[in-house]
Amino acid sequence: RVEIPRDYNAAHDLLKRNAARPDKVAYIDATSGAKLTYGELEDQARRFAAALRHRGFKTETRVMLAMLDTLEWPVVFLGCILAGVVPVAANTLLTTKDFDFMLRDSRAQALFVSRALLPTFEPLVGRISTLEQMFVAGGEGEHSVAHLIASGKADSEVAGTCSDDVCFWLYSSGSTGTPKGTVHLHSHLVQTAELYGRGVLGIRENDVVYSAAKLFFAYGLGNALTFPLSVGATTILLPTRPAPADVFRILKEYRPSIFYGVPTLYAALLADPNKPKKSEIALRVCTSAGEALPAEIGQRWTAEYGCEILDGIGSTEMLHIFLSNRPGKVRYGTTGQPVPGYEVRIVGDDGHECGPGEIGELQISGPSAAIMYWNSRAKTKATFAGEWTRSGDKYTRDADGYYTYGGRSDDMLKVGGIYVSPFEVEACLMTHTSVLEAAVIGVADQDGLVKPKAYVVLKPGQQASAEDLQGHVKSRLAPYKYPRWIAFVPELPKTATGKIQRFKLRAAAA
Ligand code: 3SK
Repeated sequence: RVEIPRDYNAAHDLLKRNAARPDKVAYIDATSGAKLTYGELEDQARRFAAALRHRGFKTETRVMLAMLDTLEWPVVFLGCILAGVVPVAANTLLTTKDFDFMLRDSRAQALFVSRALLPTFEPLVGRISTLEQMFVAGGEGEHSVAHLIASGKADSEVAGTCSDDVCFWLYSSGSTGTPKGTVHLHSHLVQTAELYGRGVLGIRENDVVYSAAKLFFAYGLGNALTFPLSVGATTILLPTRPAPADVFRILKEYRPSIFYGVPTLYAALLADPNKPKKSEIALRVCTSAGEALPAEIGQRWTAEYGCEILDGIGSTEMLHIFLSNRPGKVRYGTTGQPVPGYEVRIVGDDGHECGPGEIGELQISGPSAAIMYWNSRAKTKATFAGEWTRSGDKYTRDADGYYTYGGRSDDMLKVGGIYVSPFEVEACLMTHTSVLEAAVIGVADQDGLVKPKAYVVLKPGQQASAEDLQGHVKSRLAPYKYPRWIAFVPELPKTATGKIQRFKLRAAAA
């Protein structure tokens, strides 16, 4: 663990580490080719912080960042933190209803939103009393992020924060579909950089990194901001969704040495007939998180590119990866071993600590654990139990100390690395006029990766096609949540008290 002084500002620390390399490129936007040097990053973040203060934003007030991965993202995030203002980074794939909830729940006083996302936010403008100001990233004029940056003085002072002050929030998906504001402190970012970034990846100044996971995810934030800035590496950003062709272009054109992916993307890359040759790319290490990496995908990737994928697991609550395979010691099919600096334990249903081969819930103790879920006392108490954070994931440990994923303790699904609540998808299906009841479970596709499948009972005399119902969900929820398969059934298995027995559907689907 890293010793962090009491008087401490996380953004100041990350920028100060690069003070001697002002001309080095910190970020490249892979769509426009635009670059931001470390000197420009510091200058713009300081100006942004000064502009925020000039406009009356006080320490500890919150602002929401709903921005695509462009060069403005790190400027806004770090600028807020320098000013002592708390950025709440939001998942840009969510819906108007989700943002409505998050803006009210966080009481964000300003919104920084990418121009492309404005249609999703338009219905909320003027309707949320706590939201006072809005600035458009990628926009022009008085209400643009660019104007705000340009209007600030370059010599702004850093807010007098301390290491235990609230630094930023991320929203984590809740099991009912309601996101939970997960509150992180100033000390947390560099702990993840030292323990996982440096300790596991061995990230260094001459690395070039590309993360398919976006900056608003805890995984992407570490990958593409905290770790590279902690050592002065260069990061490639892609504002759009990473299709295989985009990833291949980045791997060939910018030749990153570290690629951070998720299992679905590795599967898609391997299946693509246009994948580059090993000699065309320059990877030294790859990572995977979000959901367990099927062994076969890891083996095929290593055979193709001579580079290991370090599968690991992290969480929004722990901020980054706490259990991971290590370079040279990879065992595909497992999530590896605890990252030094974190302790993990597996706890059985009766509260006893499990021995090798016994399945139980994975719990973690470490210096980057969030302090609470905002406005959710009961959920906070259920998750943050003193030194230990409960993951809700079931795990076993073998005699060599390698951990293997064994499913969720609740009904949550991880789809493409993002949590999906089956209850939210069921509730959405039931708003369709033809649907009487629905139950959603996770089913593995041909690559062994879990996707939602819905079992639907139609109302008597009503008709609906699978495509109708899929379209219904896609238009109402974040698109990645839609059921990939729909089975029409006459009834759902239920207990005597009417509770749906999802385990019976899971057993039948296996
Ligand atoms: O999903 C994961 O495994 C993960 C990894 C790093 C940070 C955050 C998360 C949720």
